[in-house]
Amino acid sequence: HKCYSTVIFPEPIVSPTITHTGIFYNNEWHKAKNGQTFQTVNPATGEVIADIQRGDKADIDAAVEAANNAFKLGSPWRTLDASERGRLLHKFADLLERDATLLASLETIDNGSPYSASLGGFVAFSIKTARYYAGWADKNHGKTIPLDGNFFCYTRHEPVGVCGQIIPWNGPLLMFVMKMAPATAMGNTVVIKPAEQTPLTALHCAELVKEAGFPPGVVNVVPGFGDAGQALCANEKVDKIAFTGSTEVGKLIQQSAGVQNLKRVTLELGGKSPNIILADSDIAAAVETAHQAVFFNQGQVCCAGTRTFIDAKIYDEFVERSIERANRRVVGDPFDFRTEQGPQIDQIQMNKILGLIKTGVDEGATLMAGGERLGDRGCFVAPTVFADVKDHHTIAQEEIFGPVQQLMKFDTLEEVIERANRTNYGLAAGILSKDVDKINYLSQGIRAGTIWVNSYNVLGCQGPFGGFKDSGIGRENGEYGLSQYTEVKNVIISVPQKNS
Ligand code: TXE
Repeated sequence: HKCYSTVIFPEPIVSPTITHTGIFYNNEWHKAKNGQTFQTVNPATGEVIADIQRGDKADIDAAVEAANNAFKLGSPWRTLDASERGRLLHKFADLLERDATLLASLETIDNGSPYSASLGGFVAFSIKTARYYAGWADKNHGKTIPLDGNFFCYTRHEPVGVCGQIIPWNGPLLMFVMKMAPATAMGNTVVIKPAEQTPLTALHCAELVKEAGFPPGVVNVVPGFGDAGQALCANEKVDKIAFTGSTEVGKLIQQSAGVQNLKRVTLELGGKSPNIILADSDIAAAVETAHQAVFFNQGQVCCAGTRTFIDAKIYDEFVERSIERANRRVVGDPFDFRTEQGPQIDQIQMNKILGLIKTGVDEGATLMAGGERLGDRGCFVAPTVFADVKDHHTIAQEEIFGPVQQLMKFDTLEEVIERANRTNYGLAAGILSKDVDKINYLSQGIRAGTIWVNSYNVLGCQGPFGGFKDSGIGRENGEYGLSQYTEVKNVIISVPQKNS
């Protein structure tokens, strides 16, 4: 056991045995119908971890069939008490807790996030999310409504049906639970397509779903690439798609989800979030908050605070301190408890990041720290800081999804609101200040789904998360997240005579 801040962590399983590599539907493991497999790779070493069955349209269609059968009227799932759905989710949470070390280890070898963050952050958050939605299973109910006339009117909150859920690689376990838990709590059935880079924790969760006692066909998992995701969006027996990933693919999904039938679509997409530091803030704390806002999870966070706007009065000191902090960031073996930053997910993302860093230099921003790959094994990128970044620079506009901080200067609040909003993204924003009037002014003016004040990247299963503008559609988490997995049915019954 190792002590990480105040928490005692169990030692990781550095070379976990991979037991599940197949396609999961009807609570059974299957081989890909086309016989294909793909490799999942450890981004810290470049080594192949396992060969995974590669699902495509035929496997997606089989899983959708299973999900439809499980959703039929009179099925074990449809006739289950709502409270029992909650009990199954609690049981699933218990199993996540039992296997926490294994899940955190699988996450770390598959996506490179430091084990301390995998266990203390992602696994812990996943368990809380499963429990939170377990509690909602029998509480999201309808109303009786005093309709005019001799009628009895009530609403039912019914499941949407079969939900296709397509998830990315930057928080694979958490994304799995954030999608599957509210959907099943509300009585839906799901087909989950994990990202091709990170199938391992989703496949382990599939086995836990079965062990928890969910009926066959309620939760199905098909590992594969974008073509499998596309097949899910095109299948007319799917009622809803929930997607987390790039804005580019999000736009494609919204289109394909409307061709065969009109699927409900929720999207949680990219961002270029502003983090605004006012001159009255405690500068040491602000530098640390702004640093973590960008660098957490190797910078692979949709809501990362990548445009750091600093009041001109404190700009020079802020730049100096930010460089010093970035240079101190510990990059290396994600299983080492001292490591703050592991590898990027793969070579494609690493090369994208290095390319954008070069563009930053070419367009005239000042490179103050980092800027290059570290070593020649694995996908490590040095913590990078740019100063003198201008709004028109590509690095101030495009999502980098890597450990690259943009420091930008501002003079007035009016100016910074206007500049913060001058993007098609609108996922999150940060404000660091002690002045409540300025905080209110900024938090009302900035168009984003989450505003963090004197904090950043604080996410909880109880609070809603999602984007304005091109950062997405709908909200996940919290009570707001329930509406994305329920249809409201209004039942109106004629009665002989109404009394108040
Ligand atoms: O994302 P994709 P990629 C951003 C980030 C990153 C960029 C590209 O800027 O650099 O996206 O990453 C599936 N129909 N984010 O290429 O392609 C795919 O298999 C249906 C932000 O990895 O969007 C995977 O399961 N599905 C983001 C999932 O979509 C398709 C997290 C996400 O992959 C598909 C990840 C298609 N046509 C990347 N094509 C966030 N919001 O947190 C691919 N997929």
